[in-house]
Amino acid sequence: MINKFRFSTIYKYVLPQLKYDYGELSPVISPTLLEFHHSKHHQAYVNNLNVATEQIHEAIAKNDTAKVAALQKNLNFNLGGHLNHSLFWEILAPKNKDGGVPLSDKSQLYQEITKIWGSYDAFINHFNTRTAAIQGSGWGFLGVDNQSKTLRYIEVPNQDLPQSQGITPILTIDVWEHAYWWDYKNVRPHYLTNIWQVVNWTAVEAKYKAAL
Ligand code: MN3
Repeated sequence: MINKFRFSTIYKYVLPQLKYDYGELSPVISPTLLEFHHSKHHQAYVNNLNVATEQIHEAIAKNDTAKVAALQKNLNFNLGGHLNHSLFWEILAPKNKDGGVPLSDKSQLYQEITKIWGSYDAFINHFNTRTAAIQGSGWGFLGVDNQSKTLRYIEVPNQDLPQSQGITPILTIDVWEHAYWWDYKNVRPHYLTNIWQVVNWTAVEAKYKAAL
């Protein structure tokens, strides 16, 4: 059977370029950690996602439904790895370029955060406590519920996507060990305390507005 999908319509995923150098998030994230995380870990998800996408297209073209079902999990895992990391890089910035600059108290996002959690500090405390407690690998997210349009914190295991739970993510922190071990060893809460120094709230707010 001719596989008309091959090389023609399959989207090729690519590793997104960072808007900052590997050294620019230091000392919150060291250059070595950031380089490995982006150029090795994230690249591996992109490579595996492209393989999985091609395989699932082939299986669909051959009407091999058993294979389509078997490949689904692998596709979801690598798609999650790609999309979650892509968002993570986008909402970080060096300290001298928006990183750690707090939201204006007049901004809609700031007002929503304080309405739900009481204060910005209470939100950070909630986010860090919940995210630190994730068993094994996962991610903490701030997102917008697609139905109610309200802000929600959720944590996901492994590379699950908040999109599959009806939530548009606007901020995320990676708490797989590869995201902090090199710099923080086993002390995940220390990494979570420090990471906010390089969170780009301007980028988060733009995503919030887009999600509404
Ligand atoms: Mn990671």
